[in-house]
Amino acid sequence: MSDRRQERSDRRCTSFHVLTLFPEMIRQGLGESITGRAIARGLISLEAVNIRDYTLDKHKKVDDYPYGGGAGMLMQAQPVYDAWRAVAESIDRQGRRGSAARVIYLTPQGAAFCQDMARELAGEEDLIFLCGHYEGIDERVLEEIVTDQVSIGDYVLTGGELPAMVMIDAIARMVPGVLSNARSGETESFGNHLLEYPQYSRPEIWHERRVPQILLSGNHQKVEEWRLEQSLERTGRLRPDLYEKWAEENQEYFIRKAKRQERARRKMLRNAQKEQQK
Ligand code: 9WO
Repeated sequence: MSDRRQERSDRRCTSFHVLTLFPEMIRQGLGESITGRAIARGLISLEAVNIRDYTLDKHKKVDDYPYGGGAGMLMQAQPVYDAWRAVAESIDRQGRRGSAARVIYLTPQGAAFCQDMARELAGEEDLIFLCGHYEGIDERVLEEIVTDQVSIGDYVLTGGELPAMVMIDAIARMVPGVLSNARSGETESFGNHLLEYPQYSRPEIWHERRVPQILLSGNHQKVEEWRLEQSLERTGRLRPDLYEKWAEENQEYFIRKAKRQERARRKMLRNAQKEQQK
């Protein structure tokens, strides 16, 4: 087997399981584009399980009033627990330990989602996402099955489905092979704390705006230097917190740059002196 084939067969697929009252939302949202292709190629798998299918209520009810009174309805423990059990058992049947899989509850009270978390979660074989709706879920089932509470930002939505999709998208692109080799998730710029440099495609002039000349020069090293400088300028201006991190981890870059500038200055001086001697 060629090295490339060998690499492929070593890759294990990351399996996403989503417990939700709106499975179509999950399938539709992730079935397109890069995540859709990753599913079709077997690099990730996605299973959306309808919590309503597991209710024991004869009217298929999954919610009830909160004890103590107050606004709205809560999702009841029973259907959520039984949906989780069914997913865990199906993971068991595939030869893995379903009850050991992490269960992520999407809630504004959770820990803030970030790139490092996406990278870490991409190393898990199975991830179970629990999407709440209405005013939330009976606390007792959360205590029993949830391992991680995660927030994608400080706002309240109508349900956990969109945050689950955001997380799955960010995690999926960190799985080896999901992005093209040219632009792999593990080697990209945010990994080293910098914002993207500006990018341009054809035509060369659009609305009287020119593509920066350096990008047309064909000088690959100069292009890379320019892109790094652009990233640094943007990061310093828009995200000083990220800039500090990068500067700390890349002190040698500034030393090399200072040396380069010093060499250029001396060369200029030498050339100016030669001119005078003539
Ligand atoms: C709504 C509500 C209305 C009246 C009184 C109390 C209330 N609590 C809620 C509420 O928190 N609803 C949540 C809706 C229940 C769990 C799923 N929902 C949700 C998840 N909204 N926003 C998120 C979320 C998840 C991750 N990151 C950002 C937001």
